[in-house]
Amino acid sequence: MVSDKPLTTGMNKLELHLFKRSTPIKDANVAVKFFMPAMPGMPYMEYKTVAKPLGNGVYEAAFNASMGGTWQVHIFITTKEGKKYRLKSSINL
Ligand SMILES: [Cu+2]
Repeated sequence: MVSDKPLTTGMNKLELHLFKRSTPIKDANVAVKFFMPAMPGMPYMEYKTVAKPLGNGVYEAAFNASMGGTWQVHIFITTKEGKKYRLKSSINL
């Protein structure tokens, strides 16, 4: 997961570089869910998007962050062969 600019509240663009055993995962459907669990005085927050393929296993995901802090990231990949993978990560902003 790569960003040209520091992550901030508001709109961000993240590049996802997806590989399996160093082979790029091309032409996949890539859905991304950013979420923050509920905290005292703050409800659960979520932002869902479908990443845009840029070619060669690279996908671009927009992320509109409603607040700073730690966001969990789940990436749902469906390959063109129909295989499904789920990756988990997190980001700080
Ligand atoms: Cu929060």
